[in-house]
Amino acid sequence: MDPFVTSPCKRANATGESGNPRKRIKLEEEDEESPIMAEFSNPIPWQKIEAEELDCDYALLFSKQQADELFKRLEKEVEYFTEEETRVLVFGKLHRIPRKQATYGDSGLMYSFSGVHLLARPWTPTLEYIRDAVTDATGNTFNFVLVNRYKDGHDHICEHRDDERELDPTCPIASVSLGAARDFMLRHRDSRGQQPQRRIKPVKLLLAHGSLLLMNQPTNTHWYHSVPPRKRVLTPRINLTFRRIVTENVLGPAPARARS
Ligand SMILES: O=C(O)CCC(=O)C(=O)O
Repeated sequence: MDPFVTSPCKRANATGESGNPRKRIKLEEEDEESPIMAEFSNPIPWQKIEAEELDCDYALLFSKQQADELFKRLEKEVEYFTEEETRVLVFGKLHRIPRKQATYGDSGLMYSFSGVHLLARPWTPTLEYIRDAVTDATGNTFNFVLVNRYKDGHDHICEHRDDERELDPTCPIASVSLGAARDFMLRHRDSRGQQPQRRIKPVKLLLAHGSLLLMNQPTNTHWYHSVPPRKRVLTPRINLTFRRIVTENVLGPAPARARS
């Protein structure tokens, strides 16, 4: 694999000390000649996003140049499931999902939701590269990634929580976005529906090209998230959610959850 310079972003550590966003981390394969070596162009430090029972961190992990290159490579490498393979079961009926999906990870790992069981393909070099950059920036390790590809603003993901029982609750879900910037909506579970029990303001984020969003506990217990349709978005976006799946077989069958 050709060289990259990984993100300089380091998350605030336990002492509250934030890493230097301009620090460049040298990879073994780093090649001084490569255009990808350009200085990290627009670094931003970690931003904390907090609300009642919501705890997220957001940063630009990759420069535009790096993100462009990663997007191009993923377009070549990622093998998506067919429409039939990713149909979800909602109220007893199968529905096609309005985007493409793929799963990669450590050998034998499976992710199940809404009646779909997705077996991980072996890591590709680019996914491994991005996973390691996320680990480097956050200190968390991941054994699985769900890839969602939105061809344009018509593709979307409906409100859901990533609260499947096989996810390690001590590990945040790390969401890397590449391509078109898309709105990301978070809504508290008590504020949903026509007659919500409570009025908690929804949180709206714009997930930029090259960004990393960390959803820390207990966010996914209390908040639903979605990427709503946006007709003005004409170009594709790839989102990678890195997760840690519990590997010991101590869990009962995971309850089916609706997601389309
Ligand atoms: O595309 C995104 O930003 C969100 C993806 C998502 O919600 C998920 O993978 O659970």
